[in-house]
Amino acid sequence: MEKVIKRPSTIPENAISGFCPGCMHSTVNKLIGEVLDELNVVDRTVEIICIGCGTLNLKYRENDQAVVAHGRACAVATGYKRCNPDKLVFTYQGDGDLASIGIAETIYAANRGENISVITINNAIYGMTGGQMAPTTMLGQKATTCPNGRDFNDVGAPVHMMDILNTLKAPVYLERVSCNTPANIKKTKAAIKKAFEYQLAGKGFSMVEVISNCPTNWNLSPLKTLEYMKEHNLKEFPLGVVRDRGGEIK
Ligand SMILES: Cc1ncc(C[n+]2csc(CCOP(=O)(O)OP(=O)(O)O)c2C)c(N)n1
Ligand code: SF4
Repeated sequence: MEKVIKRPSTIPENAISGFCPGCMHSTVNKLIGEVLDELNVVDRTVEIICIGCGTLNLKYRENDQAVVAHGRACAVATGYKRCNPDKLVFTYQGDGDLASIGIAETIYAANRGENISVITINNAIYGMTGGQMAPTTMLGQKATTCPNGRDFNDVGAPVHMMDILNTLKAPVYLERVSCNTPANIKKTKAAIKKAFEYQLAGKGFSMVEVISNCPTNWNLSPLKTLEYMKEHNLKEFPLGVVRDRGGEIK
């Protein structure tokens, strides 16, 4: 019988995922592995991971990885890519990492049009450290540091990194996706593939923002998080292509 679905080669057979059950970090990691296999670039891929739940994939990926200080992924990726232009270099970052401590690194890498790909998992919270408010936490959303819900008068509105990057001249490709339905999982994979293909073709900076969940810190079952996302996250952060100036891939 022909095998139609198989484990990506980047995930070893005895792999143990550190992600909580139902967390979309897992799904995105599988998709990244599938894309690397399809593009046949596993041997020349370098993944820059920052501190956050993204690091929980360390034991189950076989492509090269570097774990860097919280927020510094785009700076390290810039250096790595400039010195190794033949490598596929991508960052894997939480929204806290990308839009809070790493906001300067992200904006300036995008503004310079670095030929790297950023994959960011926006679960609207600091997952790894126990559910504190992130820059992306939505108005009214509860977190351990805002138990009554995020209040505009206190801390302002959620930061939309896509829209900020969309004001810059250099970025080539910006898209928001999610893994909340099978159809959207397919779109997420296509977006990751496009970002990588653009980089391999030397086209410049791309970012794919995956609107995601955190069953553990949202205190919801994985299924309930899907309902919550539909009501809240996907309204605050609508899905779709924000910019695509990559043109044809040869
Ligand atoms: C310089 C520094 N500041 C703060 C921390 C603490 N810290 C570790 S992970 C994290 C937040 C992670 O949240 P996010 O980036 O949204 O990723 P998630 O875990 O939700 O996927 C923080 C603040 C740290 N490790 N290093
Ligand atoms: S804490 Fe949240 S973001 Fe981190 S692995 Fe668990 S469910 Fe995923």
